[in-house]
Amino acid sequence: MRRRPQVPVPRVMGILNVTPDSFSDGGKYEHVDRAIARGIELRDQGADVVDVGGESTRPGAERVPPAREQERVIPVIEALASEGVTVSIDTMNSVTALAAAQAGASIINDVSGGLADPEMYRTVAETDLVYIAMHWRGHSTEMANLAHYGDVVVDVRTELKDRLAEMMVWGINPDRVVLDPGLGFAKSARHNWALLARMDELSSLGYPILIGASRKRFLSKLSPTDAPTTDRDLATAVISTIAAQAGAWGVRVHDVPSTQVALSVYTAMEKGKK
Ligand code: PMM
Repeated sequence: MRRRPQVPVPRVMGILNVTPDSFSDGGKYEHVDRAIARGIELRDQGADVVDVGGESTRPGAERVPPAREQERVIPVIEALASEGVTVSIDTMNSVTALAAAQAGASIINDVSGGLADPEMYRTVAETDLVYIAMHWRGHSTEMANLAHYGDVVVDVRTELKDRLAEMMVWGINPDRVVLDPGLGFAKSARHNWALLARMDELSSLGYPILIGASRKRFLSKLSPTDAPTTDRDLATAVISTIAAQAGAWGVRVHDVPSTQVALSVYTAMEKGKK
């Protein structure tokens, strides 16, 4: 019998915000027990990775002291890692990244791409964990004023390339680096769509790409006015398929089941090709 080649699909990263104020799920998983149960549920729904965050990055959000951030995330990471869940830590703070690594996290997801904390690259190099470096221009309180680009895709690519050069100076293993265009971070809806449409230009840097579109504000225009953010899960799932087609390494989503269906459609279709 002829063996069919496996269809590569993006990893699904399930979002677990242990925060009182994240824009879509803030307050829902603030308590440790509920957060752990949600992490297990995400894994059981098919998430390959559970991305645990203790500081909201929604537009306008205030910073959280690293000690408070760690109080929120470390018990959750310890419990999930001991259950065999692959955990990433969503943090801009090197001390939190290190504590998370010691608690069992295997990925550092840094929305600032190393710009928020000058010690982050040292920690990444020392822990040798997978490092997701997102395109970022400034903190949530100021990012709306920083959404100015010539050609957004060219500019994001150049700025990510600059980050990569700096990472190499610090001795970060290039095989451990994943890049993310940072949809919604100092980006308008038009910028986000351009980055999605021209993902190949970002992939041409030679690094795996993660896409985080889930429930973001630019999708709100596709739903009726005042619809809940969960209404954006269908659009998010469609974007997961688009990301798969573009060869993305991963997609970061709140609702894992809808993205799993979307990726199954993609896989079935790909298998239809000779
Ligand atoms: N978006 C948010 C938080 N963390 N991490 C990566 N790598 N990429 C993203 O796009 C991203 C992220 C903000 O969304 P949330 O408040 O729903 O978590």
